Amino acid sequence: MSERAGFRCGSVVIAGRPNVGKSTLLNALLGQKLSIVTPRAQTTRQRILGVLTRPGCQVLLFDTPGLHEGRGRPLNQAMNREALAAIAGADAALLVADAARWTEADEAVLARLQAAALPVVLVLNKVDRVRPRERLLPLLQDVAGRHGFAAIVPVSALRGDNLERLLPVIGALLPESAALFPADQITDRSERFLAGEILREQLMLALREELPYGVAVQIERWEELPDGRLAIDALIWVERESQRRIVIGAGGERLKAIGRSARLELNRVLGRRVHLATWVRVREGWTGDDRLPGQLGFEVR
Ligand SMILES: Nc1nc2c(ncn2[C@@H]2O[C@H](COP(=O)(O)OP(=O)(O)O)[C@@H](O)[C@H]2O)c(=O)[nH]1
Ligand SMILES: [Mg+2]
Repeated sequence: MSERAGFRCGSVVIAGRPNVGKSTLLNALLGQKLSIVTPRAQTTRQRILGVLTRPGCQVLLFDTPGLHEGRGRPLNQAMNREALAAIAGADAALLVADAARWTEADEAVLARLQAAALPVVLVLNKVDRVRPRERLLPLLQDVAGRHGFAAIVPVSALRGDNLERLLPVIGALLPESAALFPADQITDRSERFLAGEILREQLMLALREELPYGVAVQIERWEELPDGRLAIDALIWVERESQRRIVIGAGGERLKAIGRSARLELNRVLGRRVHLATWVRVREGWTGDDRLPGQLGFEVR
């Protein structure tokens, strides 16, 4: 940890409506996959901390579930609470929006950040989709008039375009403080948590709209085998028997394919060979129960 004078360290919340690329941005800034990404809204369920250490500064980046208005199901409300808690604890915010358009949902997130009186950097993501580049200009002009942003930075998180411009801008907003994490630590989440998330990501990617909304993954066993492999047993929780059949698929083929792609991703992310076994279990109506997420690996902090 650094005690040097002039060192800056602080928390930065990555906020935005669902699906604008918040988790992709976190992973791109870290150069490592930490937060799962799918084309579906509401992929991220909890705050994920990514620690970015550079000469002179350490940024504690919090990826959050997309903020949305309206009440919705208990799981949705829990996700909103996670995002709001991260905003309350932050020194600055990255407001991620789609460079193609500014919507009422973006405006609502901005209002939350204004209420928290945080300095806000507007990150206009997915610029790779805006062609020709001049099409950005009217939107830039419009958003610049909405708030005194500390900076407005167009990026493509997916391609890694312009991300290097973000870091100095963020660093300047942090308080002077010693680093809070060792320079080689990139998160406070366990490998076990990340493994559950990676399986959930593969479920979401494979099942798309068919996926039961409240699917949850629980890691039951985590054991080093004598041959050097890591044995992971995972339970996939769904709400109904019919959903269990969807996840398993005819002859178990679907679950087998999901398990295979999750194992390959686990090998890559954990940097070791993994043996993965999965079971699908039914727990009726757990998404209607606020207490259950805590019991299903949704570490509520
Ligand atoms: N074209 C393009 N797609 C992106 C970019 N960043 C993210 N995406 C895609 O947008 C979708 C949602 O991304 P995700 O990071 O999960 O969004 P989140 O809900 O805000 O965390 C995924 O399909 C990403 O691949 C980008 O810079 N360009
Ligand atoms: Mg996300």
